[in-house]
Amino acid sequence: MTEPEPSGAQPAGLTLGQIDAQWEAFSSEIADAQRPEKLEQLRVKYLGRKSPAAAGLKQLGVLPPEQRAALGKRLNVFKVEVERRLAEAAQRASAATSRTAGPDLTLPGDAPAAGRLHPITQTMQAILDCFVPMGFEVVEGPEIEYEFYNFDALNIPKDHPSREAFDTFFVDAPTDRPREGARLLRSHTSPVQIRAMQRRRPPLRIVVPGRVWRPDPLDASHSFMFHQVEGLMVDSRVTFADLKGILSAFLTRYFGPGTATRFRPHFFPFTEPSAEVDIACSACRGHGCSTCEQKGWIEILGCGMVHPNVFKAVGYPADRVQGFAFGMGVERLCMLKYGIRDIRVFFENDLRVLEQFQ
Ligand code: 2NM
Repeated sequence: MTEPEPSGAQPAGLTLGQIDAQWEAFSSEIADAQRPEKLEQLRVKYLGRKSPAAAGLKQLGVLPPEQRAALGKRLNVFKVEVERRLAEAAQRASAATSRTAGPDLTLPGDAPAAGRLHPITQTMQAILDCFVPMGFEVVEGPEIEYEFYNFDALNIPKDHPSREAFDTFFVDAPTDRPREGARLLRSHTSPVQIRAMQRRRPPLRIVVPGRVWRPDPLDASHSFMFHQVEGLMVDSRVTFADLKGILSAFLTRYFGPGTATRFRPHFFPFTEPSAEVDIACSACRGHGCSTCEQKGWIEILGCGMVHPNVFKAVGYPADRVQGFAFGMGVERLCMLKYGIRDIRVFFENDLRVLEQFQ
């Protein structure tokens, strides 16, 4: 392979004719080569360190320029073509293998995509997780209720606006059930507290998560269906100090230590006295911004001491039991914690939103 050219004046090396001979030899060898080891052998034989082509490349430097150009060009074409044919052969071989051998059963399978809890479920669980260690039991109840449990037993007057068809989804006509009242989609989870008190004697500590319904027009902060967590504690002596202590502990745990809170007087038919509880706006640290509507405070929940008429409605001796109750909107708490500005994202099932939670 490195014999000198018969014409003689130049150093030992490849001639153009010898490159052609190499190409002929390679072409016939690769025609029936298939196994990867055989292809590698051919690569070494024709392009490897000890191949004629490599030797030819090495002596290019000592050739006169005219010969150097022609031989270099030819050698390069040889190298590119050999590599192309080797790659083709390798691809043909692997295609043939996968056709005959079928799928590679040693590969790991496709893992099923793991699901996750909806952000509202996660928030609801986070709220309940604050109350359970303080002795509160989780209780649930029906979503279709009677007027008696949703309104009457809660000391909500017969002429209260929330009883209008504009503010409650009724299932029955108003006159259908004279005793327990028309059926409706519950507008809060308080009827579950009424049912729990009817069923059980004090002492009682319960938290009630669930879906509630109000025919509000949809906008960034209103949905006709949303979620609440309400709670109730009843014993022979429960004071507003207990209410403040337990709700403050909850707010600190849910929003983090150092969260300033304030209790504002309010009115609910089912509690007396009643209060709304605010936390200092974390977005502006109390200075006023769009999140807190320039108030510096954000309303988080409603609460109060259970009204004696509520105890009477469930058959408790109103002069010998005391209790406090509270209620909060789960979507609202979730929006505040994560800076979500539109309630509708919870109900659109857009995975780009939902996948951001946990
Ligand atoms: C609230 C605010 C204040 C409440 C009262 C009762 C019951 F059944 F014990 F009377 N359950 N929940 C209550 C009190 C709910 O939500 C804003």
